[in-house]
Amino acid sequence: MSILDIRVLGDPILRQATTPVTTISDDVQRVIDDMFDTMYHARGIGLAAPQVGRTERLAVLDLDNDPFVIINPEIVHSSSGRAKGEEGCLSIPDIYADVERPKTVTIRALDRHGKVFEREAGELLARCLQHEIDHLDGKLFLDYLSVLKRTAALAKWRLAADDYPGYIRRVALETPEDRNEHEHPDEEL
Ligand code: GNR
Ligand code: NI
Repeated sequence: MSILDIRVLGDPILRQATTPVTTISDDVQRVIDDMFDTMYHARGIGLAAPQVGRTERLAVLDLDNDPFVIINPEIVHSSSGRAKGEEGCLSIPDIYADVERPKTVTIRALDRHGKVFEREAGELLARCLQHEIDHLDGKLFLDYLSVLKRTAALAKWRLAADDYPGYIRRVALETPEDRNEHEHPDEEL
């Protein structure tokens, strides 16, 4: 398996809609394995294909030791109840903001064997599923912020963007200290 480069805000691939997977080929299986590898290395709980430069409609997730892949996912039900929670994105390092989303969702997707499954989720898993499916539609959590908060987030991002030439974040080269910093950006200030 290999750790893939993560594309960051500004790479047009993050704004493109993805293409449904028609065959779960060896190539797709390998991308899935590499995406898990990359997600674990970057300490994320989800990773969508466009974040590693791919156009397939698929994402991987792992919250508390339950790895799973969603292929061609769709949200088949969203609760009317909403919840606010803090989000971050491996493609927008060090930027965090509260986002309001439906509290629970039911998604339908294919697993890595091509079998259809449905999954109802609440709490952080519901949030993460929505965040990943948004990626597959070219959407980012920044899009939900007020103009004021988005402007502030983008101003902060502009200062950090120089660290990612070509909109590429080479997580393979990041030290454990770097990754810890991304996870707890303010603790050492
Ligand atoms: O690692 C991640 N954490 C997270 C926290 C709150 C809401 C969504 C997420 S997903 C994110 C990884 C990522 O960027 N996935 O696309
Ligand atoms: Ni993300």
